[in-house]
Amino acid sequence: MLTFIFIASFLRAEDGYELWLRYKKIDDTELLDRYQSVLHTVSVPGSSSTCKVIREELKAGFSDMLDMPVDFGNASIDDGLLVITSESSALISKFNLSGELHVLGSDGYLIRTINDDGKKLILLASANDVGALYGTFHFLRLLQMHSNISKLDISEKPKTTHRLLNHWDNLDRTVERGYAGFSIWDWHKLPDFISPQYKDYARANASIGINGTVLTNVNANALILKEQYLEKIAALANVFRPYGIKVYLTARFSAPVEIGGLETADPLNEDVAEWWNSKAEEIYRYVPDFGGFLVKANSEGQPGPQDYDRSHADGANMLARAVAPFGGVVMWRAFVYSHETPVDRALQAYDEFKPLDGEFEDNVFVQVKNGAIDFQPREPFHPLFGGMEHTPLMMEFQITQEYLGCATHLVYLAPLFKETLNSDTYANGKGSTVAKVVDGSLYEYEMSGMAGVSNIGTDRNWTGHPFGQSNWYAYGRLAWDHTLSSDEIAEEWLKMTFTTEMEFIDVVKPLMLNSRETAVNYMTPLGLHHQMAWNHHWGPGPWVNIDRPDWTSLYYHRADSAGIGFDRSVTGSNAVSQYHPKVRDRFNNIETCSDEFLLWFHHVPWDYKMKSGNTLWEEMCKKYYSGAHEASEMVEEWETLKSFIDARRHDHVAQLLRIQEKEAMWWRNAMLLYFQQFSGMPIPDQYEQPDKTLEYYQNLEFHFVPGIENN
Ligand code: BDP
Repeated sequence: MLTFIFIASFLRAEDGYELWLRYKKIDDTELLDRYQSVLHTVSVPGSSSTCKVIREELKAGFSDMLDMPVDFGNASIDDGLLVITSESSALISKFNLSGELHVLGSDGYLIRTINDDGKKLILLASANDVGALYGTFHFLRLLQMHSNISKLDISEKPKTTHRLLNHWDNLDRTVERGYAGFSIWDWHKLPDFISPQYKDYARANASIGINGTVLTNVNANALILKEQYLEKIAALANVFRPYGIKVYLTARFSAPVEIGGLETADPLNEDVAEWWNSKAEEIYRYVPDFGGFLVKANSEGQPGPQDYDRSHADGANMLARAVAPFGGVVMWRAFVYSHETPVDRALQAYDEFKPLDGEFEDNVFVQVKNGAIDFQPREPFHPLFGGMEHTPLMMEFQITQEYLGCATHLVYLAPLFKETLNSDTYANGKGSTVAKVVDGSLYEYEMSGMAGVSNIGTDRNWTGHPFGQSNWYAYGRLAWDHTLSSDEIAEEWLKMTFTTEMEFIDVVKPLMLNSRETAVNYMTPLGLHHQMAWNHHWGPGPWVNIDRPDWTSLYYHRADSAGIGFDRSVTGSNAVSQYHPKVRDRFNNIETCSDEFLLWFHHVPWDYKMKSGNTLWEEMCKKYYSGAHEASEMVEEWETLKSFIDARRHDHVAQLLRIQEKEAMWWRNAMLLYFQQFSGMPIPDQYEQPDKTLEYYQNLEFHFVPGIENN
């Protein structure tokens, strides 16, 4: 033990800035020899800015990890790595690759060991230079993970065409639902000051295949569309371009009035359409490869086409026509609901959008959150997936942990993302998973995509919680390939971010994989949802009861002396009927509805006998206590790992885990004491009883919780 501690004290303190691109020196000399022997030369012919970036990245990786200086001036190709892009047509023909590369498309690549007249080459080839950059990061990842590279035969093609981060960043640099400091976009100093962080941002994203970024908040500010800002956006786009990343903006629907001097923003008004057309032209003058617009309209007070009695399709199509000549897209969000609609909020997006299926222009995505309410710790998949045969649907996940403990809780989100993606919509028969809707294969959409609401900010380690990085990473990897498992992704990330030592991985990986279920258990088990404190959504608030019913916790839990849960069955709000009959019937029947979604779909008596044999109340107590217990176990497990990583990052995580443990207990106690008023049943004796009263929890007041304005 003593020797371990001794070794650990020599591990260089790290602050997490390098993310998973640490290119740590390989200490294992045997492995190092093996790598060095197959990598005598590295050649990357090509003059594009992306080829330059590939050379830069390989140079950094090889010198840091392998202690090998790379000389790109050396034209001879010996045993080693040869990167081939469309710039090297002679090599493509020499190795007979053109057919294969065509199939892999512009972002795909292959990495293959071949014997070329006695020379052992690793070919890394793509039809396009950005594909070769993705392949480069893949190759470097193999080295970072200490993988065997003696016989490679890899071919990769992303499953979706649009893989975006959505920043909810405001122009004053606050970040809506951001818990990692301020926005990394330093608008005030742009375009003249280019922070080196912009390039590191692009590298990190390209390394996981992200190819677009929406720079601004969905609650949009029209000013971003003014010329003064377009220059700044162009400066960012120039940094991102070699990395294959396009910039996108949020479009405030009322911009023609707010900054255009028009009297209306009616999408069917010719002057309005003309205003957007010329605005698009102007943007493309600054940013020739501008990606397009993301729009939140007629939702939570945002302006939109319905202000003029027009439909969402009218609004989306007007913008789509403006960007179409330049190859841009519009991502129109389905996150719409109105408190004036007295029915279940969960019904509204589907009711609004389903009738518009087939009415959108070809370059419109409808961007749909993973569930019908709002990024909850657990939600059934959104019924629009599988419900819009004629419209490409873009998945919107939330990487930032708005409803999952902000940046102090370790919650690895890949299992949440996967759970939605693997859900079967049955829309086109068994096996019609949400993933197949999203990747376009179910209905053969040409465009397909995912968006992840970013958790990035100015904190030195980017994401606040060191493990927040794993969610950025996992999102990108799944947008590239949704068939990857949460387990594989966690292992990749851990090896690159911390250490390849399996003794470390074998403890932390299961901890990560269980962490989401743990959070569900201590926050909102059994299908409960939207029980977070008012507005900032940090901590429990089952008692929240304000003027707007659909923003109260009472609206969602509906607890009374008879039971708890939202009846969305056919005899309740009938939200179940928005799903395919196969799914509907399963959710509708209290016997076949899984425990996970029980209170999402049913109002259930407190003494209802659960599958486990417990009553509902006992089961609820069990879930809350096990969630809090698991949070404590995470603290203990992490404590055993001191010797494997640098003290600085170990301590950072250790402190946050203790916060999580404390808050898990807070959640458990507050929720159970509150619901106990309705169940009238005791918390079983075997559990340690809450040491505070319900009033204590209800009277806690918080100010300046991060992530929102007007605290
Ligand atoms: C909710 C957030 C709010 C966002 C909104 C949205 O609380 O800050 O503006 O989603 O997605 O989850 O538009």
